[in-house]
Amino acid sequence: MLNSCVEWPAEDVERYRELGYWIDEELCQILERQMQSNPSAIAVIDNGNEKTYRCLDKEATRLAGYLAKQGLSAGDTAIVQLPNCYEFYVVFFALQKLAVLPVNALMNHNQLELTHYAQALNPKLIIADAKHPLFADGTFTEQLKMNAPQLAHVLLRGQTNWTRSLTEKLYASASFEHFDSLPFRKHQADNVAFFQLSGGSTGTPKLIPRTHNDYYYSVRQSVEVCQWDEQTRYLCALPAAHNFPLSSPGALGVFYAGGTVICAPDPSPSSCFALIQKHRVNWTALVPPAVTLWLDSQERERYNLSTLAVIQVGGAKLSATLAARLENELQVTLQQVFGMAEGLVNYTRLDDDQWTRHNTQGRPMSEADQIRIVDENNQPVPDGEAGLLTTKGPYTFRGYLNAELHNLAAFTAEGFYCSGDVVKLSPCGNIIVEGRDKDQINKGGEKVAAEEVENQLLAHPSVHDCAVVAMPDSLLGERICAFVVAREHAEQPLTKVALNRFIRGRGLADYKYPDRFEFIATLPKTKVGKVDKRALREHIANLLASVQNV
Ligand code: AMP
Ligand code: DBH
Repeated sequence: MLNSCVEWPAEDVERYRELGYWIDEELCQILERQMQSNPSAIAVIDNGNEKTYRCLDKEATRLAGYLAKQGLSAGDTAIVQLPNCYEFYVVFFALQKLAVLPVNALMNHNQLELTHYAQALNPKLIIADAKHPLFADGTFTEQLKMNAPQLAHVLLRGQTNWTRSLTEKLYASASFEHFDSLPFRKHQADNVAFFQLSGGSTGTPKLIPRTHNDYYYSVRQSVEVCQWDEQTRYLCALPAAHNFPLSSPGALGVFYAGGTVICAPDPSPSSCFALIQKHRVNWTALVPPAVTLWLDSQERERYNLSTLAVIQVGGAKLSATLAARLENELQVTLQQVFGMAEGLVNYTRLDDDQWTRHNTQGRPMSEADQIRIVDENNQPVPDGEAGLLTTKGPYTFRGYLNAELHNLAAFTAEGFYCSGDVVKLSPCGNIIVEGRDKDQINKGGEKVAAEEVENQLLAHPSVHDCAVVAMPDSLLGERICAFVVAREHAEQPLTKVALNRFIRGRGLADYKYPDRFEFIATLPKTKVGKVDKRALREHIANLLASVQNV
């Protein structure tokens, strides 16, 4: 399995080492360094419980020891699906210590997504949350075993009577005290540490192998750009597994700097404001729709949010209007973050002028990031003009897992990753995201591959054809619109309710359901016979605008 991960070419590896980007340390060392130098500092606050670096390291070591005893070892894979909580980090570091490679699924991932990860990784282990409906009983894991014959261990966080409880494993410490000093097999920093999730634009979600060396560098460099230290008190409100709150600089950045992560269940004002006040949070990361909710919230007046110094915003384009409101009304510095789980992360710098902070999505965090803005023939566009963003560097991956064909299209011959973003450079050289040339809907930071939704709709016996596109939305930026052509002699008339019930039954994550269906006779085609999605996007945008104007 691991052999199918694309490696960096030898000459790049040598250069990245020589220049100090790759330091041959493993991700578990982020925690172990603090364990040595700062053991009594608070690493994580979850639900009022304060956990020191010593505690986090000890519990990660114990869990690793327990898993080792169960037969897990370096190179095995795992699926982890946990909410924003202390255990997420215990599990992350436990698996890193053991060199077991997880994919960290999002909590809103459902049967289809988890089944796909199981097929891709053939995991031996699942660690999930007992509150997730899929794990209410053993039915789903039995089903998963058909796709993952190696699956032998399921640990659930919380109470359950059908399987081992992760919480027990973490807290019944007496029973595995003896694992505290288990000698773990050391592995190599060039190896894959875990798989990150891509928002994707194809029928099946793609996994992104991230190595210790490349990810560790992205965390260190992010900490440098953001100037984090032991005083950093970071509210993790976006899903902990997402690349942004994990590594830009995110929780791993906090741990590297010796600060404190405060776990919030979600980014809503009612979840976050009290935590900010209580724990004197000074940094957080949001997606644009959460910014709108924060600014429009009545609750803002009831809390003292004055400790907040910087709010990072990324995942989807932030409007200049919202950017200005954020800084004025919350009295914070805005940092725009334009990143991708595949690698490249751009930040506006804390001392950038106001125009740059409000109107650009930042610039690459590393001098080693190579950026080329090109046309569809991979030729550089003239300075200042919009084109496709392609990039290569010491923390941008070189290929999706098991996706040889797709990789041919996703990379240029020179190994630049084609992000699918249409960007231009501002006069000062910062990136401005203009749009997208990938078949994806960005629902306020949640990416949905159109093809994945189309495949589910096409499985319905009464659907003859369909096309899924983005439609404008004032809160989320975009929502999902499905254009559906019914079969001529369909047994039942197609409705939104029936189609949504159908895809729910197939186990697609909720956030991927179309928000609107348009039933039409035929799909418009381009001259070369492809579905004309541009025409469909224009059609639905005009329709919505005309309704609003009435
Ligand atoms: P993913 O590959 O799923 O990690 O998603 C990364 C994509 O999210 C980027 O390629 C962009 O399309 C989008 N994105 C992330 N941050 C921003 C931002 N600040 N502004 C606009 N688009 C963004
Ligand atoms: O959207 C993203 O994937 C993203 C946004 C900001 C990201 O991966 C990141 C920062 O690291």
